[in-house]
Amino acid sequence: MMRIEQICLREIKMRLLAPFETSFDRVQDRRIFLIEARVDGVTGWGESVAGEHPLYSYETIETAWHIIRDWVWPMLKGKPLESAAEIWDRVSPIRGHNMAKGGLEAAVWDAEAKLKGVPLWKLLGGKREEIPCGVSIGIKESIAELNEAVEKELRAGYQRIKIKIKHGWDDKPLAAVRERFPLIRLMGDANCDYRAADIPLLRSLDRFNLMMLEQPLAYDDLYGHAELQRQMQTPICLDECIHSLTHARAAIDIGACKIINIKLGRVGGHTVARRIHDLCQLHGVPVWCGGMLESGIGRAHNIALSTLPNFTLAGDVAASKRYWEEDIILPEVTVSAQGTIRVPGGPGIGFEPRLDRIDRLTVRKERLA
Ligand code: OSB
Ligand code: MG
Repeated sequence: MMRIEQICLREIKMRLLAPFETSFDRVQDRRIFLIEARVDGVTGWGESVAGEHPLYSYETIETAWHIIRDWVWPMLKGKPLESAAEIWDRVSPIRGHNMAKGGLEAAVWDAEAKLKGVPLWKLLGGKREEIPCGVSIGIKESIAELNEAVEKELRAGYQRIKIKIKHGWDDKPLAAVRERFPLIRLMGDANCDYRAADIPLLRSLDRFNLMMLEQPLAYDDLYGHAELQRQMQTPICLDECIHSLTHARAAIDIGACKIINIKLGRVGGHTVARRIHDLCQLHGVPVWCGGMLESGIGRAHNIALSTLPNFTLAGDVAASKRYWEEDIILPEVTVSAQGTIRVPGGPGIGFEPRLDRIDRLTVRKERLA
């Protein structure tokens, strides 16, 4: 049995190399929420991806901090665990707040893998030693700027390009990129910007031969996506709509998507992520790992998750240097010229948190025991 002796919540400030714009927000200064868990004398690290603003989902770093301190921690404190895999069911009385739950759970998974002396990806049941990578390119000021960004990422080796779209920045940028790069794996992500009235426009995107169209309709509109998928050739991939195994089951059953983007924070951690992965695999629905502009800690967890067998499509898990001047782990995450990340061989997440640097960036810290 394992015992979680204490946890430490920490907010660090990190500035992205460039602002990242989606249909719902524009961020450059990230408030990164790190969670350390000491389990039987060993420290594990997790990251809660709750954002600065309640715009991607209702969670923010403030709500996640409150939920972990006042609800998740009291449910786990002093109670022995066989494995981190049990945490999800223990905290299930708390409805929602998956980013809070997932951040703490990740830290305990890292600690458990370190206690057992195995890489986290192996403990999770991963099979892949190298994962395929894509990039997510934010909304730009001009088509010229977008094309330049696409070219740069292709030159770096990334295997597929995703561009963010929204009303007024959709068919034109997609047409421009497709014309310049006729054969690349290309997709769009609307982050919920469209409604039923936009179906004719969305259907017209079929002409660009996209790998998939990510989350075109509202975050709670599973039914609308099923209607749209019946009228479109392009596979729909759901992101914001899928918060649980139940949602994944419904989405697959009613034909709301053909692909699912799995994010650890959105679904509440590795345990649920794995259950959704297994369900999708059973139904022949490929999955890939999404990103939330994570620091190296969250990125390391995304890499471990991406080694599961049904993560057959390139994820939004990219190199540290695409985001940060300097990351908070060693070594930094690097991507090969073939657009892959080699999975680390060390115990736990396999990357060392840089404590000196993390301390320097810390703006708030709370220890709970
Ligand atoms: O929809 O996948 C998304 C970033 C923040 C919020 C939502 C999304 C994203 C990204 C960036 O697409 C992915 C990354 O590079 O981390
Ligand atoms: Mg998305």
